[in-house]
Amino acid sequence: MASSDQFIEEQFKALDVDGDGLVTIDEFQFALTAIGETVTDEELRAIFGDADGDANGRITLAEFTEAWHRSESA
Ligand SMILES: [Ca+2]
Ligand SMILES: [Ca+2]
Repeated sequence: MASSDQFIEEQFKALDVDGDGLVTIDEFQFALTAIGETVTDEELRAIFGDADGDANGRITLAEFTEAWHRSESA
């Protein structure tokens, strides 16, 4: 069953530490470190870049939601 948009939004807000509605690569790295994930810079950029649809270095809720649905349907 696909995740609801509300659930995805909650995950997004958990990543968006400063609450500006955008997730930067620093926030993303911080979140991964917080849950005990150790990723290399290369892996981090690959995961982040996959979600950052317009490649401007910031993930919006819309981009995050789209990436989430994409990974679920893969
Ligand atoms: Ca932010
Ligand atoms: Ca973006």
